[in-house]
This record gives sequence, C-alpha cells and structure tokens, in this order.
Amino acid sequence: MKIERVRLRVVEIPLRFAFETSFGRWTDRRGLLVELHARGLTGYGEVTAHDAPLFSYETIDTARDVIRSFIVPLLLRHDLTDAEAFGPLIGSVRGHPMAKAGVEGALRDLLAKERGESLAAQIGGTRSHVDSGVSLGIEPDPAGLVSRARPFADAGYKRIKAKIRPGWDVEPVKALRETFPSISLAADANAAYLLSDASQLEELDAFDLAMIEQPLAWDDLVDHAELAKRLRTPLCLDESLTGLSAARAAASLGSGAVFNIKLGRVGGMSEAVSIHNFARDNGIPVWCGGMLETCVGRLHNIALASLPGFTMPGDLSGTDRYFEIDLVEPAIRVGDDGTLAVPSGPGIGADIIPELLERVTVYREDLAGGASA
Ligand code: OSB
Ligand code: MG
Repeated sequence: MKIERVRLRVVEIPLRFAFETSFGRWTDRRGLLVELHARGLTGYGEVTAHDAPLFSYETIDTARDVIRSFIVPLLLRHDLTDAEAFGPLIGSVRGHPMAKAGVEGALRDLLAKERGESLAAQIGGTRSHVDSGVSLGIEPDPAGLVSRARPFADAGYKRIKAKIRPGWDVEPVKALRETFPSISLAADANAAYLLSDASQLEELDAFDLAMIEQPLAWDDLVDHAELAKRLRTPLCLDESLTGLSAARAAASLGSGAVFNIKLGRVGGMSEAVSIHNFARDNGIPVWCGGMLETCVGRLHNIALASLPGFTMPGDLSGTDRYFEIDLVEPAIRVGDDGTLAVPSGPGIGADIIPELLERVTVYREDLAGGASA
C-alpha cells in the first residue's frame, strides 16, 4: 500500500491525578502519535516513550529523529502489503524499539483497515474480552493509596498493581492487602532495588502478591535470577525484557517466572507475538503492560492481549483511569464484569475524534506528501 503521507504528532493530555513511580512523576502525558495516510485511510500508532530517558533510553525526541531520518525513508521506499515485512525492512536500524513499534503499529492499523479486519484478528487474537488491571502510583501515605485503589476495586478491576520503591513498600502493600483481602495484588519497583535489598523484599512475601515486577536494574537478568531463589513471591520482568532474545535468556537463567510484554519496549507487535509464542511454549504466563498510553496505544495493547497466552490481567484500564479526554469513539471502558471488549471493527476498532485530536496536539510534523504544518 503506497503511503501518501506520514504525520507525527506530539500530544499533551492532562492526567486526572498525578502518577508517581520510582523514576518520575507525571501530571500530564506528553506522547507521540504516528499517522500513516493512504487511499483515504489513516493508520494510527503510538510511540510509548516519555519526555525523558528514565524508563529506557528513548525519548519522544530521539524517536522523532529515528522515525524521520531512518524508519520513514525505508518505509517509503517499499510498498508493504504485509505487516510482517516491516521488521526485516527496518532490521538494519539498531535499537530504538519504541520508535519502531509506533510506526509498526500505524502500519498494522492501516493494513487492517484496508482489509476490513480488526488488529486482533490480524495477529490471531482469540479473546473477545480481556481482563482489566490498574497501576497505582506512589501516594503521600498508605491511606491515600487505599483511597485511590477503592474505586477500581469497586468497579471490578481484576488486579491492582502498586508502585513501590525503598521506603514505600511494606506499609502501602500491607494497607492494600488488609483492605482488599482477596484481590489480585502486584508490586512494581521499576528497577529501584539492589540484590543487597533482598531481605527488605522478602518482607513482601507476607502479602500473597501475584508478583513483584522489575525489582532490580533495568538491564539485569542475572541478579533477578538470584533474587528469585530468595523470594516466595514470583518475579516478573518489565524493563529487562527487551525482546525475544532477552526472553530466552531470562527463561534459561530463571530471572522471571512471569513476563510483562510491552509493545514499545520490545519493538512492536511482531516481536511481542514472538515473545508470547515462546512464553506459551515454555509455560511462562504473560500479561500486557502499559506505558500511560493515550487511547491509541491502549487499543493496540488490547489487541495484543487478545492472544491466548495472555492469561494474567495486564495494565489494561479504561482511558477514564488516566484522562478526562477520550480521543476515540467508542471510549475505552471497563465493563461491569471487569473486562474490556476487544474491538471487532477494522484496525484499532474505534474512530479518532478529529477535533479532540487537534485540541491536544502541541506539535505536528509531516514527513512525506504535504508540507510541514
Ligand atoms: O513500569 O509498568 C510500568 C507507566 C509508565 C512507565 C512504566 C510503567 C507504567 C505503569 C502504568 O505502570 C501502566 C499503565 O499504562 O496503565
Ligand atoms: Mg513496570
């Protein structure tokens, strides 16, 4: 399909309440959307990088540069009809997985729309609904965290994940567990601990957590394997799970009993599906992680989570968890049964509302076809 125009948009959407992790605090989400235009259709993808290189080395600006200077020129030289051809096409570009994933997502949406199939159908998804989960940031005190959690527990969210860091771990997790004795609970450290903190993390074994996510360094697999032997609570890898190669190494070392698969971190849908297949073949449960995406990224995540191996609730919430503004119609919402519907319409399966998209756009750049706006 001949791409007539590539448009990058930096968007800025205020969060309903601040979100704090061990590595940063957000009061709004600045994000990068990729649009591919062809034959009257638009494919939408999202680059999940943030402003600063704190989760990984990528930023919105590094992604814009790599997309503009390297990925789009390769893409425009070919007439792709199959999304699986995208990975080999850009294989010479090292790293920058979030930049690649954003473009692959837009291409997949475009190709799926042309064929009139949903993104979930395009990848062989089998679920019509996926379980919800919410990720809650660091709050001033444990009672504040419990108040944040309550509406989600009441709304039937299937899993609550709390951000932890040294000094904010046992107390908040204990408060959640005492308030919600039977809910599935997880803790996410975003790489804030060292192996020498193992005895502190062992205290979390008392709260029947589904997992502790990425306690150790963002690029570590070896210490995670060591820590896993010391804890009863399963470990889950996020930051360190950079692709299929890392997944194979992690499985062989025993670095994580559970995998969080994120489209941006692993470099796009094709790689995410490969990790899913590998994990399924090796009996490793996986779930779909989030990066505070706008509705565009969330729809791609929901499609991914429709694959059969996604047996644990992920970071899949309604867009009303984070934002007052919904850029798509129908809006993404958690139903009474605590699940989200996997859209069956073409591509991402929801319509972007153009006026709202314009309203949140703070920068726009056209890379092919029309002039810069
Ligand atoms: O580590 O899972 C993470 C948000 C930004 C960066 C990293 C993470 C997160 C979350 C939010 O936990 C998940 C979501 O989008 O719902
Ligand atoms: Mg995480």
